[in-house]
Amino acid sequence: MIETQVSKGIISTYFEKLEKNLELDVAIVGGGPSGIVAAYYLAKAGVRVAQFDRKLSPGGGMWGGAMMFNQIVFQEEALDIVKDFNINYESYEDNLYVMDSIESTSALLYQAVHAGATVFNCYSVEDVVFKNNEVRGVVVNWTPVLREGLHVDPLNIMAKYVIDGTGHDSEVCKTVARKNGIRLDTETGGVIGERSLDVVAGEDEVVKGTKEIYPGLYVCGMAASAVSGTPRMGPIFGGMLMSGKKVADMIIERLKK
Ligand code: 48F
Repeated sequence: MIETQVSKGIISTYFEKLEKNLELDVAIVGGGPSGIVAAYYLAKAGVRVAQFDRKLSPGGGMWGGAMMFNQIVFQEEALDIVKDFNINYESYEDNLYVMDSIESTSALLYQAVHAGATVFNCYSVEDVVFKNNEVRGVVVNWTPVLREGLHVDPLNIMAKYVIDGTGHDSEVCKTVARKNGIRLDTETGGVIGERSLDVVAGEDEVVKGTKEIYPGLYVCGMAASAVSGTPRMGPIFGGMLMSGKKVADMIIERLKK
């Protein structure tokens, strides 16, 4: 019966996909622009990578441009990344470019999955696997389970490296610091919290702050700014794209060793 086949097709291939992703090289938490760019370059390099986003539609803060004006501004330094994703763009002024937020967000997602990354939507990462003082995976649950406050245990997904790409909240870093009595690689040893807006400093520092913040745990995008206490940069997205590429390149190098 076609009705049963349709249901079986979804269920059996979904669980195959989930099972394939129980042991990863890299688990990315958060499907914002920095995390998606990281997923794409990692997958392209043949790395086993999955990305978890709590929302139905990953893409983070990129769909809405700024104040729902759905245009994305980025600077010259990020142009090669935009070209890698085959996104249309226009030159604006002073080394600035613009692209459509719907085209660019969907292109990032499409290219990442097409390159071999698996994106799990509606998954919230509520904790990490922490063994021998290293982050070794993520603990995931359905977002609706957490929203409803249902008493349902999560599942574990193991990974050689975890990336915190959760944006302004830097949720993974906060959880790791709070639960395990450890120090992150920041001035205070904890999550400092982002500073007020400064475009130039913010864009520069977000890329500099993209790093391994604790053994096994990398941080990228706005989470990197929030953890290290650097300025927010406002609605310019080059730094996010470059941060995602940087974290991918760092991990690819590390996996080669
Ligand atoms: O905030 P977000 O877009 O991440 P980003 O890559 O980009 C920031 C920009 O959008 C913008 C900006 C540009 O200059 O400042 O704000 O740093 O996306 C973060 C994603 O993480 C998901 C959340 O749903 C969002 O899509 N997320 C957050 N916490 C969790 C999570 C969690 N615990 N588990 C799963 N997903």
